[in-house]
Amino acid sequence: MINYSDFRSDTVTRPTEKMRKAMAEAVVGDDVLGDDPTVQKLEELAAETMGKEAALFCPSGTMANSIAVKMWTNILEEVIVEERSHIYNMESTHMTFISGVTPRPVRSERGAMDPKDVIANIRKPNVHTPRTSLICLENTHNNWGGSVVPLDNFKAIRKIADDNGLRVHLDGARIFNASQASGVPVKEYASHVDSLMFCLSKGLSAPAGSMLVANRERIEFGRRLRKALGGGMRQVGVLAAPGIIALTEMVDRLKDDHVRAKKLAREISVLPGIKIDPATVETDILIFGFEHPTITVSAMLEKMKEKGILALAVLGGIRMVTHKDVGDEDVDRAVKVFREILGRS
Ligand code: TLP
Repeated sequence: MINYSDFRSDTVTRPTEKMRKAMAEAVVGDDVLGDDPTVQKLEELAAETMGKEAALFCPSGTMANSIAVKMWTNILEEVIVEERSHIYNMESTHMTFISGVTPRPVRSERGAMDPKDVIANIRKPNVHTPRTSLICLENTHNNWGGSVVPLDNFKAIRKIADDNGLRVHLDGARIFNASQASGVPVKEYASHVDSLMFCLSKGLSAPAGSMLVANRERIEFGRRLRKALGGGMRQVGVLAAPGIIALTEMVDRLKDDHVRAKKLAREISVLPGIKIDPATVETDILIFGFEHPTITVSAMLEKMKEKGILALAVLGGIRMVTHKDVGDEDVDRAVKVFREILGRS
């Protein structure tokens, strides 16, 4: 059996030995009845980390984003989203399906929407048009290759929201990657939004779970929404325990993933067919165009897989993500495989 180097996503990270031990030893209760002490500890830690009043442990980032949209909107309203955002493109239409609102996509520069474009897309309700009630941001931005959205952009969008009575939600699935790359504390990003979600199960390596963070009143409403969506879990301290380790011990090492992603980008950018400017790789994700005279994207992925390298097709190109379970040797192996398939330039 081939021992794969798995660059498909940072979601493939396996829990550490310490996480597995913490799972086995976790003190648990019934979280739906509100008495799982390990979940409570994680929720308090998440709220404190982000400088917000309260947090809600959710099974997935998608559910946390769904709850956030539902808790800030009413039916017949509209939500401004960045056109490549995960919440708009990759979460199975929950905005319409669950919240009864329509997304209004806005173009951006690597995930940062121009404040002028945001203002131009705010709609006041009349018999024809919906009211805009929410703006969604994403940082880092997955489909812009893990780009870091600048803090100034957060400030500008906060001001627009305040001027127009709107709320701001941040899909911060990888907010710790943004913080590690930019040096901006997570609390600083969080201070400009009304709610944010972040994932424990991506680069931070917990087996499951995402946190939704906001004011206490909205989080209590969110708790009811989570139950309605079937996300109330019972002795879930077993999943909160590795989440606590993710938050307290796995953040600093994300920097290593960024170094590896940049190295991989530099090495393969010179090969025929690969379209990437290594300078655009800011965190753990690289998305490159692939235009080869004889090899299609799917054929390339197949050839890579045969040689032990896993990656994903996205946006007509290829995505590779570095994480805890791919080290320097996996990056070297990937570079070697690319050279074997494509030859040197
Ligand atoms: N992203 C996954 C896939 O869905 C593509 C990945 O492999 O990157 N927000 C962002 C920015 C995300 O990247 C993801 C997951 C989510 C939300 C949803 O999180 P989950 O998978 O926990 O529902």
